[in-house]
Amino acid sequence: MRVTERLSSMAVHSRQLRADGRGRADATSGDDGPTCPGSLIVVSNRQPYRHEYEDEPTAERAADPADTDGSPPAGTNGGEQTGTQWPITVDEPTGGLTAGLDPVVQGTDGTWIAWGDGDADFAVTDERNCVAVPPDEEAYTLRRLELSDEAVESYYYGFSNRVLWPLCHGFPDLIEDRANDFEWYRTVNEQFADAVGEHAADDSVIWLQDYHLALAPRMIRKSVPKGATVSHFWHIPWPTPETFRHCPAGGHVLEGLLGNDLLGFHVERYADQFLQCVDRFLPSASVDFARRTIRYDGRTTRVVATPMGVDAESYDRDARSADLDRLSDLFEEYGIPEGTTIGLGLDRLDYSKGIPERLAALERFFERNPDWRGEFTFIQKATPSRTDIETYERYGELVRSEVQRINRRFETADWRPIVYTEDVLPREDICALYRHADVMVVSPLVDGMNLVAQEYVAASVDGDSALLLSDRTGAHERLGSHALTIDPTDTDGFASQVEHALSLSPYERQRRMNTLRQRVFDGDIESWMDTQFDWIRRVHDDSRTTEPRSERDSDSREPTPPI
Ligand code: GDG
Repeated sequence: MRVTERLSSMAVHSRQLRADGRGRADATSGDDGPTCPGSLIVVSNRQPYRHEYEDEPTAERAADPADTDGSPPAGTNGGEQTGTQWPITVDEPTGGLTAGLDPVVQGTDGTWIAWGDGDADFAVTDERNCVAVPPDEEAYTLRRLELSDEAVESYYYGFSNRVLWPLCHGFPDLIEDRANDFEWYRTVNEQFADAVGEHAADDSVIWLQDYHLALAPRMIRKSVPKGATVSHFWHIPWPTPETFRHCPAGGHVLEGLLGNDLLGFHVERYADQFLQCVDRFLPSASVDFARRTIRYDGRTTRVVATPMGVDAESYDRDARSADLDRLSDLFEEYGIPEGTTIGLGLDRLDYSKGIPERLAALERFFERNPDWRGEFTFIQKATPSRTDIETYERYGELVRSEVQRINRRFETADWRPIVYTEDVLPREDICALYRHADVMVVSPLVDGMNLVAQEYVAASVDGDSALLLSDRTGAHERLGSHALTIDPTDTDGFASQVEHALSLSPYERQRRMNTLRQRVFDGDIESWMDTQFDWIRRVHDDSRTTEPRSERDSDSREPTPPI
């Protein structure tokens, strides 16, 4: 489909919300948006705003350090040793969880605690390592944690991403259990817990995000007032007991998570597998599978499945306002001939995302369909990630060499079957690509949810495109019935689904996409947060009515984790 065809029919939306989702601030802080049942403290590894020194100080800016892109003037600066003032820029959230949560925290005047990984982060914080954000509105407090290089190497590149990530994605052979990594993970989790303790009040709702913080909930219990509610959302899969038994310090991980009042997963299977792991590896825990509750160490944790959505409205809006000229330039830059049908893959360069399997299916497709050579171009946008870890480095090399090999096999003078880029693209370009792609291929070997599939649907405003979706993603539970399902490891079946997608009638594409869009809009990020806060409200109320303080206080023995 031609760029001109697709974009000429655009209806430009008159409402302008901000691309980072912050335009929702009014909606979310008003009567209709998600409301937190207490004062909200979000805790995550990644921060919503990062302060960075610009590479080179300009002459004027060097003379005026207060000119920092709207951020407060730096108390100290990167040029301190040389006497030069460096300007500071602020990176804002552009997608996913941080962009979705930011307006909610703004609306609640809450606190966000995260690792300060920007080089100018601590030049703008006060003596408590706090800074008011967003820079121009100062709606909430961002509390930054300063982590040493050694801590980051062991906590982030170690136990988080060399142990928990491969374990939870079902790759126990990739686990690297290095000396000291778990101890650093514990130390950093303690740092997070201490910071929460400094900010928490009796009505606080503490909401932790993801696998970097598995030990923190139990620690936080000891550092916050009794009335505070501790809740956690686990964004990646939870493995079966057969896989979980490979987890070094697995008992500590389970115990840590049972410090939560509420623990959320994307889908029911992960919630059930968590209950099974607790049942098997913490014999003193009492698991109620029907109610999905766990009683352990004198307290109750409720486990729920609440699938996360995307800010569908903003993807829809940004796709509608996509810039045709900009897209044409991008296509020219990547050498994509005008008028070819476009396939798209967009992933972090991660071994869970099934990129080599996708390339194998595309190779099979071009083998079987020589007529499509020169007519179908597949754009694979891969974002390098965790490159300090050798497994990721090797994975990147494999993907790049496979792309080269397949391109050499089929390319012509003016066409390559796979256009591969590792450029980090601005959100406007992502939305334009989503809208323009005739077929989106999402083929992970395993994925907690997969936001890209939902973003694509939200941005498919013309409704004339198709989604190929792996049945091993959380997103498949929501979208599987109207996407074209693939088993990423079945190369022939996968290639047949690419053929199927390209041969769907316009009516069939519209029919499927209309339903997909309905589901993505119904289950968007706002509705996800509503559900989260409803559950938090419920456990918050339960813990006050059904669990008297005396009971909560009485059973504080230190059970020894069995594995
Ligand atoms: C984890 C879980 C779960 C990518 N490249 C660019 C860019 N992106 C954005 C996408 C999307 C996000 O990154 C990737 O989100 P995914 O959900 O696909 O994957 P993970 O990073 O693995 O996320 C996953 C998620 O947490 C949430 O719970 O769904 O299962 O693994 O938003 O658009 N954005 C921009 N430029 C790029 O080049 N602007």
